[in-house]
Amino acid sequence: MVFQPIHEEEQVFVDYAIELVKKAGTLVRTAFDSPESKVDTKSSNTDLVTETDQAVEKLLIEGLSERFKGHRFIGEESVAGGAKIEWTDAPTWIIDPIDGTTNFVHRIPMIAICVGLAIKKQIRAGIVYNPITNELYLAQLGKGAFKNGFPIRASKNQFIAESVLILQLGSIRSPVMQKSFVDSYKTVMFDKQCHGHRSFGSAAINMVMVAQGSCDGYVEYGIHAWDVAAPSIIVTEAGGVVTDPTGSPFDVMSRKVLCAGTAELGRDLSACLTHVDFEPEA
Ligand code: LIP
Repeated sequence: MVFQPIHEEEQVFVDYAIELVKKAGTLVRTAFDSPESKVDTKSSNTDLVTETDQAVEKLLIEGLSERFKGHRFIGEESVAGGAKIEWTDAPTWIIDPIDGTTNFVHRIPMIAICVGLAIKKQIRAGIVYNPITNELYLAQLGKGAFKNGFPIRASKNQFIAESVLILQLGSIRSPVMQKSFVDSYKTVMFDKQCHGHRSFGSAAINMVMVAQGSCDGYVEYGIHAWDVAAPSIIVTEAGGVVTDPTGSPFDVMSRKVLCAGTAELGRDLSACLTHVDFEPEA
């Protein structure tokens, strides 16, 4: 596919967002290096937020809205603070200031600032930046996927038995989530004997691991649009597939995701899952 902007300023939007994300990265890095963060909980005891999450989201939203009038925002901490999710055709920035807040709080260096750009409800660009490892992933529709400027490719592996798979159990710990996770874990680890299982604690990090071919597939239920909007285009531009865990087309608002290096592996992984239904967020 060739890059065809659907807004005359699309490239300007993306270039400016990268600048802001790097600025936000300095803030996160400084906070990460300090001994501890002030932590609050949101929807449950397992859903954490820090003042750094809030400061980064403020920096990104203020910066983008000052420069680009009429743009809309779906930001994790704004929504937690009561903002409504409005999913329209307007240029919309989907922001997770720190994906992997629990990792951040525990000073595990697997975290990412995520900024996705949707126009006419199509994800046009994704930026995922880990300021601790200094890895910046970028993709735009039709332009390919890059890490620190170098192209990345998803793996070509079709078989679970040759895969490293990521199954992430997130902050939702209901019995149905527990069952789906344990069932799929047993199937891929013990029945199908995959090479290994990983869980990096951040949907975005999980997905860029698939995009760069380090891991072969990933599935998670209960995630939000801000966790997956930016990395989803990085996976597809790297040649991988992103679907609903049932195998139907991916919907960024559906609160679930499956991605894989190949469609064949994605299908096999999907067949191992006990599917969980979620109310879409918009
Ligand atoms: C996190 C996700 C992760 C999930 C956690 C949480 P946050 O996002 O990226 O995959 O397992 O429950 O939702 O809250 O750190 O931005």
